[in-house]
Amino acid sequence: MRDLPISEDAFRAGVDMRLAAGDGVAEALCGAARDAMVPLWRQAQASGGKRVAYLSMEFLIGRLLRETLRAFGLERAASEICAAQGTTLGEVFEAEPDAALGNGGLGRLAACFLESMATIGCPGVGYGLRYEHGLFRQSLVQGKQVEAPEDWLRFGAPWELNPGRAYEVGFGGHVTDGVWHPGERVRAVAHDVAVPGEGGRFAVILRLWQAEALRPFDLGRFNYGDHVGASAAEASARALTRVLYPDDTNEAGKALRLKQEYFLVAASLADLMADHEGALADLADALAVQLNDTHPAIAGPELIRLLVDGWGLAFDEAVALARKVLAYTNHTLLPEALESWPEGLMAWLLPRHMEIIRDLDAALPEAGILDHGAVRMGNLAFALAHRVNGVSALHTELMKETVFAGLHASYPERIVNQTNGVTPRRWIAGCNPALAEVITGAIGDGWLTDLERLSGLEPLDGGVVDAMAGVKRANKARLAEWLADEHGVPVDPGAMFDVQIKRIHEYKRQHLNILETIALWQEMRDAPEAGWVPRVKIFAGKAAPGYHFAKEIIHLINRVAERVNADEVTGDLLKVVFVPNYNVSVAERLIPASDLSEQISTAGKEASGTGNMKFALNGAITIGTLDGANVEIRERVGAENFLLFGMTAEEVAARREIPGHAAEAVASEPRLARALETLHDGTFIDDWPDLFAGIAGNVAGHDHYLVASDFADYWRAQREADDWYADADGWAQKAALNIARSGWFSSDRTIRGYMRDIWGIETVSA
Ligand code: TH1
Repeated sequence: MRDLPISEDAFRAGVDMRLAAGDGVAEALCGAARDAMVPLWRQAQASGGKRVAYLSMEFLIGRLLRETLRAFGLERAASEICAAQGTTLGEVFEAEPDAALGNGGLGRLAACFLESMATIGCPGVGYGLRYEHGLFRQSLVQGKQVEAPEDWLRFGAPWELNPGRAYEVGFGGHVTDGVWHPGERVRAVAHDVAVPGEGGRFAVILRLWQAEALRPFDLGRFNYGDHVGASAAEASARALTRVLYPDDTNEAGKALRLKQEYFLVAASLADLMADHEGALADLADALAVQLNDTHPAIAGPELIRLLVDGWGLAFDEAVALARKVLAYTNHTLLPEALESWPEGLMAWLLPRHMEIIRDLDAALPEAGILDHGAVRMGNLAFALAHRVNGVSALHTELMKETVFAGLHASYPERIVNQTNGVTPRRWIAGCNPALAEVITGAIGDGWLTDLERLSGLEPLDGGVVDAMAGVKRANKARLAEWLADEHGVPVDPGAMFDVQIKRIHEYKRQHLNILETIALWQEMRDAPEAGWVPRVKIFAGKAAPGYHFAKEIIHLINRVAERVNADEVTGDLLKVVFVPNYNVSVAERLIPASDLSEQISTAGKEASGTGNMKFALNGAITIGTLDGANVEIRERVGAENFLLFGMTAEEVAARREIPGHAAEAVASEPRLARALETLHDGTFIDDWPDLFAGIAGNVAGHDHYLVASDFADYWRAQREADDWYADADGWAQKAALNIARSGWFSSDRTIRGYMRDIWGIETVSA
């Protein structure tokens, strides 16, 4: 094994030099850690064999200092430096802003993938956009979500490296004789972040494009007195990468979004083609391009355009070559999330691409690319990919049966599954170091890069189970302190911590959870001495700013929290907390302290989920439906260690066909009927008793997401959770089994699957 790329002494010297030059501790640590990555970054750019380019509109990377120090084995040195400077490493970590260049699971998956590629030695580069403002900051005003711009660059960009690369990207204009003459041009400037793998021997590059004007400042205009207009070109170009669209699993359909998508694709493909040295025919032996959902799907027509217009290939040859290079991951079947652009908009913004799309549609009529004057991006991506993958076993099967049934019949070999995973470096070692220590004590080193070794924890030793339970207790005590100090809610650390953290969406059914909470509170009030298991219900998540129903759910949760937390009858039996501004760092704090993991989406709607895996790996027990990767989690951890409830995807489809299904479910479940009453009668908001009638009306009426129909079984499973929790030893055993049996959910396993089944890439040994 080679030495680490940076010695502790060299790192200390780098930090000292920066401190002497007047840097703060945090800046000095980041700067020295970034410098340590420069050799890896250069090596990553030079790598010889086949490599993958992961194109994604989102990379939800979070903080980087802790992960980088661990990768390089520099944590101890860093904490000594902090002590000498009169601070702690923990405090320095907390000061780093989260890079939230993504909405949720899709963006976080991309970040886990890059880290896994770097750890296992898969040569690659992630391409994304350098949004000036990532996902908005959420605060609560009288229980309602208020959005403010996020400013992750407020302290500069300490992790960035400058590769000195820039490309022009065109929009609009016209096509004459097959040649595109764009009407507008902007510059795409590369900013790199090197993502080191565990052990610090290899890195992959995350290359983020920023839009700039070709001529940032018009001196002529300025001299004529037009002081604002002189910078207009710059302002308009910059607008392109100003903000991340905050719609998770929901298509916004805005022209600026299509511009962003093409900007990412055009810059990235130009960069890749500039680096391609061999013959054009060998392109697919040198490069695999993975499309993270359809957001970069214009890559198909763009690559064909480059090959035909730039390199003189015949159309059919270009299509075949593009297909060999490209692969597409589908992350959702929700109809409202499937991208589709009006032909008129596409023709106006990208006239040459629209021609290519029409030619493709004529050549592949079975693909259904054009439909009623719109370009269906999923069909386009499918038609130009040699592999199309789903993100869990169930989701992949549903893809074949529903959205892509026609295409699957024409191309039965194309759809494959790659169940998602998460990186255990961040999601165990980083966020739960005490658990990592217990694991290492039991099975030795090596598991962090070979997570299936967690199975070596079995047969479970009583001492290990106790130690894990002790870690959980300590994590809960720390969280309880934080909830009291930062959010003013004192909670009993001995209560069951029941946690639902994810984007707020009807299909994820936070309203099912809060209705069950209301029903539980009512029963506790009826009989406070009935031996209840104390609960802390914890929620966190952002709602898309335009998603009214989701925002009402947030408001309701907060109103319930206010009422319940002040109730002297129920006291410590029940507390409800909504933690504001959910992000990667909040997840890292909550997950290690959770007992119960809420994964309660309507079956068939959550493509995979990845939070579910993080919870299981940190010893929380899942209460969940047979949806997404829950199915595979349950198979692995064992049905006796998983709280299953609810209808299956098939039952959901059948249930929806029954007229009045919700009313019937409410009528047969008095607990639900009684809980729904409180949304009309001012229990939670006396000056406007009807405020939450919209939610109640939806649940008892149309109820597309089957909250009413699943309520009774959810209640049953929750009471089973109480029984399990009341037996502390039994619970600890089940929690430990969840850890021991979840090793398969490492994103290392997922990336190896992509390398083998889709990319045809082998690992390099560093
Ligand atoms: C999510 C899926 O909802 C989730 O189930 C899955 O685990 C995750 O992707 C990773 O595969 C999606 N996020 C988005 C975001 C947008 C559009 C579609 C999806 S699907 C903007």
